[in-house]
Amino acid sequence: MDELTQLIESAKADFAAAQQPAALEDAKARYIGKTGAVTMLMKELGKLPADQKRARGQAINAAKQAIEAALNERREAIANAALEAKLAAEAIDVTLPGRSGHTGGIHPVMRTWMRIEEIFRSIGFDVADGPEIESDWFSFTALNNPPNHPARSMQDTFYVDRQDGNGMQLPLRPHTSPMQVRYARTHTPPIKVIAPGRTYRVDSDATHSPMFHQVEGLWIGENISFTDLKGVYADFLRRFFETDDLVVRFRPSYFPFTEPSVEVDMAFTTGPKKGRWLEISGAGEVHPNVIRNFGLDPEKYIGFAFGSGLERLTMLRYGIDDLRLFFEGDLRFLRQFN
Ligand code: 2NL
Repeated sequence: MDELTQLIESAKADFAAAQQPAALEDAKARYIGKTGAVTMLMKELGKLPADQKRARGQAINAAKQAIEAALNERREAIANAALEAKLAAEAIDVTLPGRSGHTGGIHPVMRTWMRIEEIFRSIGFDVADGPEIESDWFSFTALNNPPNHPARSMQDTFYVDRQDGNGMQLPLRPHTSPMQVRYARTHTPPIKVIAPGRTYRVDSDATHSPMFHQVEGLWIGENISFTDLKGVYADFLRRFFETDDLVVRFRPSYFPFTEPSVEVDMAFTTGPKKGRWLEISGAGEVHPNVIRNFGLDPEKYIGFAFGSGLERLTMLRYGIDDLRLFFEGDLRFLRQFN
């Protein structure tokens, strides 16, 4: 093998050994760079006798071209290999399970709240909203709650360290009735409204939480009676529990804001919970003093009101036995409802 053929073979071997562009360019420099072997041979041409120059020059050029061709081929091969590696590294396995987006869920008590709004709206009730820090008047006085009533005591109700215009400390509403009083004073009969919301009492054990939820309902017209209450409430329960197989009874009771007053019980007539009476609500015909505080004439207007606990309704619907589960934020519990 002559010297030039050897150079070509040697260059090809060096190029093939180079795995990276930088190594390849180093190898190129050793052959056809400024001080490369082929370049040096070119520079020596001048020392040859004139009759040999042309043939030798052509031979060296041919060798240089062969080396350049090998170099380009290897450059392309290295670039292709790099692209292949990149594509392989970025490949997406479409058969892998997806990553979950951590979306939030709806709390079971909020589900109850939403369902109740939907059911009552469908029979023509409006939904009231109002402040959680209330005035003493809307919380107690308007509701015929006497000044010595236990609900008014500092031990039963939370107060904010601030007074209203009458020098009365502001309570956190202990029931959602104040929203209905506000609503009744700004609307004309017939008044059909529910008031769902957060409520507060100084109470904390397995069956009481200092913050809980209530829904109250109010229907005032010229002849709205206990019959209407029983029909509306029984229909609500049948839709809420998604069964017609339940019955409702009234037991006499007392509330300052209703007269007469009742406790409402329900019982399923089929299924595993069949036959056991469950306390579900308080209710009554709105007291004439409260009607007057609505700004209405109690000789003309009459109607019912009821108040139910959203936690209690939720526990009965889902078979939950401990109220505290609602407030602990344990995802193992909460995920069951989403
Ligand atoms: C209970 C008792 C009740 C009411 C709430 C009410 C509201 C207005 C006027 C008159 Cl604006 N009454 N609400 C009436 C009777 C009972 O709730 O123990 N609930 C869990």
